Amino acid sequence: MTFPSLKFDRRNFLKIFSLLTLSALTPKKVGAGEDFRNDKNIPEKYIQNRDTPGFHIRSANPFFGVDTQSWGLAVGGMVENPVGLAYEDLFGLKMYSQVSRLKCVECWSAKAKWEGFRFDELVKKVRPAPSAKFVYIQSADSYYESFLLDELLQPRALFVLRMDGQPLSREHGFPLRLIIPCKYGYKNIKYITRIQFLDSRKRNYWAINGPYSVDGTIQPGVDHPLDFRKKPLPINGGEVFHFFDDPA
Ligand SMILES: Nc1nc2c(c(=O)[nH]1)N[C@H]1C(S)=C(S)[C@@H](COP(=O)(O)O)O[C@H]1N2
Ligand SMILES: [Mo]
Repeated sequence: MTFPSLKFDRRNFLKIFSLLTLSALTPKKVGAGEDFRNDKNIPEKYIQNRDTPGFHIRSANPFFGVDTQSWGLAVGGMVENPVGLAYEDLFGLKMYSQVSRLKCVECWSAKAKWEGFRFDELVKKVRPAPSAKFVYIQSADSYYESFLLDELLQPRALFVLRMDGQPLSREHGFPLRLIIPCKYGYKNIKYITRIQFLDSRKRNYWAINGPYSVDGTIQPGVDHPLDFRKKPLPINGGEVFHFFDDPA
């Protein structure tokens, strides 16, 4: 008896892989009651909210972080060509670098050098339907964000793999996070596992579990930069620049 030859090229592998990771990593829905942000008894080994000096850590749902062996990025939804990417595949994309501030809606901001790829590369790979003008992003810690496609196509929005010359740390979103400096920190989603193109807008974690807008554009007001001893400085709204920042 002969077996039909099995065509198992990389592309098929990636499709199968993406189906597997989808079922393994699709975040469980977290209700408002399961939010750990006010819990004072979370064991130290969890990634959790921490006011570390140079750059605070904010993670609404404490977890152990991502292991690259089982991690995959599934990009799909209303697209012609859904893809599944492994960690190594991301390094085949063109890398850009920028220094920008992340400003948490709670007030503090901190600056880092970020390196990553731009969203148009993924868009070219998957070919979204013309009506798919919205993007929904999910992560390994049951967090999720929602964007207009155009917001992610602006040049300062980066899908980041490296921070300050190192791979992202476990706390700051390893292996993949978004940095979108004109939006509050909560839109800068860490531990990304799944990106979907949709024809309607979904709500984000902090609109459902808190008082924050889906849009999340930084508003005029006051910033408390960690690299200026949290002293208050006025800001205009949009991406934050201070007098002591080098011109971008
Ligand atoms: N997956 C995930 N991404 C997330 C969060 C989170 O809880 N989970 N917190 C957000 C918030 S509120 C902020 S201010 C920034 C903080 O990024 P940092 O922990 O690297 O400082 O991450 C954002 N991205
Ligand atoms: Mo935040």
